[in-house]
Amino acid sequence: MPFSIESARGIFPNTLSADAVPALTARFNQLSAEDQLALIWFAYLEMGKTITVAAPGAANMQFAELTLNEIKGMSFQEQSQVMCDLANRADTPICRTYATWTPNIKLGFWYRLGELMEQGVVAPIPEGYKLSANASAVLQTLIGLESGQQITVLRNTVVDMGYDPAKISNFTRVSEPVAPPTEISKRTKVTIEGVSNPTILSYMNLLNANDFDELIKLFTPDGGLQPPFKRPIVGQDAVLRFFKEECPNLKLAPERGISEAVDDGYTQIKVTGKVQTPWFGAGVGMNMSWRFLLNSENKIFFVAIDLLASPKELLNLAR
Ligand code: 45D
Repeated sequence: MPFSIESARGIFPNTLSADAVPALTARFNQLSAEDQLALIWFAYLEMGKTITVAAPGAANMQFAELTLNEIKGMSFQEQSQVMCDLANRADTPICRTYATWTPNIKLGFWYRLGELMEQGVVAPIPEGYKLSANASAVLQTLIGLESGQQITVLRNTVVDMGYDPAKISNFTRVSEPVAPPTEISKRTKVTIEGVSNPTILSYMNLLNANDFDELIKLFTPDGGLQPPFKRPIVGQDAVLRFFKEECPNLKLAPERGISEAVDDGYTQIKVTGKVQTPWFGAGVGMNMSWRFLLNSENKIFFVAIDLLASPKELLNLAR
């Protein structure tokens, strides 16, 4: 076989991803817990002027409910401590519970906490809180990014909070129930300028229909998927679990692409276009690329999904 997952990661090396996101996430992680919380609060207020986040669904919230109720019953001081503990990734019961949640449950939890802070039920960021010089620099940089990059940084900060799952023995993940896929008659079909490969079109259409059980059949058993800024997820079981946990209700709008035969009957295909997350809907269109490597049977051996550095990158299909 001419490719390993590791070598497949290097296809279409000219793809420019949004380096500003990991760079800013790293600077954010250096800040004190107080600064982190205040910064997210200010960023969230600032972003709220131009984009609106959708309320999480009820299915999403049931898992965070017990913890939210526990927090509601605390004093302001205890509540602030819980939030600092989460930012500090401390070893507390709440930080351990938080660690078991999928990203969507974590986001729903903070969404609700933000509402409660606004209502004065949960300790707000102290009025007149002054960010450190480093924290204001991070905030300024964040506000200057395009909205797709802003929400990715924000998502990262939330996902990284809580106790480190790797340190928990017999760890059980908590995820929302998987909703049934879209009815066949209500499904949409994408078209991609320059790409007619049926596996690629099915990938987009099945993901848009939340039909993960059919989607996974497009992959080889040892296939891999690399989400933006992450290491590849490898093997059908792990990739399927990722689809079910993190991919419901995404909207993929691929625009154009290029396809090229490589060694041993493999084909590499790069597609660029927009992706919407259910959290922000059409309000935020993320500029993305997909770099696929298909085997001679037209199965996906590898796909990397990247958040692009700028809209200009949508036109970059160079190899
Ligand atoms: O700390 O083809 C307060 C894959 C202050 C799959 C707060 C994909 C204090 C394959 C404001 C309360 C998934 C890879 C906090 C494609 C405080 C595939 C709250 C791509 C934290 C295309 C903050 C999918 C809050 C992509 C409530 C790229 C923040 C999906 C909320 C990207 C932030 C999804 C939210 C993104 C962020 C979602 C809701 C970037 C959501 C971001």
